[in-house]
Amino acid sequence: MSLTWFKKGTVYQIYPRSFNDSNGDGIGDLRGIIEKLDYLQSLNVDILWLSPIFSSPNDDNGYDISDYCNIMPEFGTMEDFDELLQKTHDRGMRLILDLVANHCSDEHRWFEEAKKSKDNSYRDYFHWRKPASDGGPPNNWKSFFGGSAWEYDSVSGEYYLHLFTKKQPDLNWENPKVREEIYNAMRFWLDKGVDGFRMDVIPLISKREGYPDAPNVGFRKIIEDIYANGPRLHEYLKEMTEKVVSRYDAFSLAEGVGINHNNAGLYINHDRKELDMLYHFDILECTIVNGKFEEASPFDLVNMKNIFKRWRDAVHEKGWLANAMGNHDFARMVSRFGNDKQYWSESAKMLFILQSTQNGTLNIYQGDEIGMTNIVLDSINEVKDIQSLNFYNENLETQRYSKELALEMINREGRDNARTPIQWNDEINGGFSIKEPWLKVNPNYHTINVEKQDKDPDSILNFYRNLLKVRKNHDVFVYGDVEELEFNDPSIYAYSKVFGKEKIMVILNFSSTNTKFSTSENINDAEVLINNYSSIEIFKDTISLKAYQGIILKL
Ligand code: TEU
Ligand code: CA
Repeated sequence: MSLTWFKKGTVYQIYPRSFNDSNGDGIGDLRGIIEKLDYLQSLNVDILWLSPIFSSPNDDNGYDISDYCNIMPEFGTMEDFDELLQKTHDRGMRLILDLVANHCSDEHRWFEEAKKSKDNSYRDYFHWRKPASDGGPPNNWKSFFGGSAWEYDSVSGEYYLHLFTKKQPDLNWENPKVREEIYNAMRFWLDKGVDGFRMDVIPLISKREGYPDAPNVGFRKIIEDIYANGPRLHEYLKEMTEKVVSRYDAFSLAEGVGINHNNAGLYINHDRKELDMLYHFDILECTIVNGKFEEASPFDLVNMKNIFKRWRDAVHEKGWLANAMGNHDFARMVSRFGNDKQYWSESAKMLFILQSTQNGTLNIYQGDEIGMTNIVLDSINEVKDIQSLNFYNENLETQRYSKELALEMINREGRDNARTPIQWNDEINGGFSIKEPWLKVNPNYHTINVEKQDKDPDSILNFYRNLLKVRKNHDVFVYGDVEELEFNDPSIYAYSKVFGKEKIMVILNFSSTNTKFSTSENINDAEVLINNYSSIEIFKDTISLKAYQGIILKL
């Protein structure tokens, strides 16, 4: 196994729209990120990942790109970007961009041309099909964001495919010109010095021949069997790596939608030369059964242990994972897996101990370092996320749930939870903007904010900083092999990690009651590397843990 900067480096995901607004229009921007580079450096993170910053009409907040080689005016200019990249590098950090290559915006020139006529030279950049015999969509595929995945175009009398919103037409990767366009866009940014890409929904780029109907199974299964893992996918990934990524000191971080532990190796095994790493959806979706806004299951620690274990076993020594427990598509980590009320600080810290000691490149999502929590939106008018809005509107038609319940589900699972502006201080709008932000600031910014935590040595923020510093000095955190010490206990998670002569032990109490953990290891002389409380009680072979207490021992 090779030891590389992008394995050891910690990734910090920035959702630019919600990070920091420098010019008072209520929208975060590139200069806002530049202003906070010292802060980012102070976290001890290494690689900044920017969610899409390219020209976009923002139907899906930038995940609908209308020009791959330009900056969205709301975010700034190319000069701002160049300055951001330079200043990031000056501080010894790296920067990766978010490549949305499965689809573009319907306002991209390619699509505007393509819809002009059937013989337009861009027509074949997209997936067009004749209507079914009843005039309806060509097959039963559903969009990730509700409704049919096909939109009728009255000019040509054909449908085009959009796995996301109808303003996000899927690109036809079978067309070599499309692939070359994407590779050229990648080269454009890599030549500027960008250090890699997070690859949005990359498993979806190869479509199944003949666009077969999806069977009547849960949506997750449909994604795996019908939308993702298509027949030419690995050919495309090999080509992209060979022609582009491998020519630079850069890496690819795939969004692993539709990938499971059985086929993951096909994407990330080193010898296949496809992708450098991926984050899967099993942890992110561990409380979601078939899809968002469907049946939900309560958080279950044993299930989480199983997920971590089966992924570790699956990629062991052959490939590399990225490790995300939250991002801009899911509710806040501390609200989902911790206790965001009485044990907010303790559980946020404990979850970070877990995340930073599991395998794979550590991916932190903005705001988690201060324990930002879910937000309660009081009315549908406050909801901004297109996925949540589409769900709500579809539900108005089907009346499957009451309006109240639908809003409650959005508040529990909706993407706006993770997208509320960063809470910088106790001033107006949490210091994010002088103007009313595009999405409501969580009213808890008076108690949860960066400025306050910066001054407090016991804060979540300073806990993150310290843990990342310790992690940098101990390769065992990154490269060690995990050995489970306790697998069936519903509230204790304990494992050791070994790398060469280094050994650490991680013990976490996922409950709000005091508990004890005994081990056959000799822990009497162990050094307490990390502890989210000020003390820990170790007597002979037994450790007494308080509510949500987590520790890392060095043996
Ligand atoms: O997400 C892909 C994806 O699968 C998500 O839509 C996910 O299923 C959902 O949010 C969780 O229920 C990526 C981006 O991360 C997301 O922000 C984009 O909206 C989407 O692709 C389309 O580009
Ligand atoms: Ca702005």
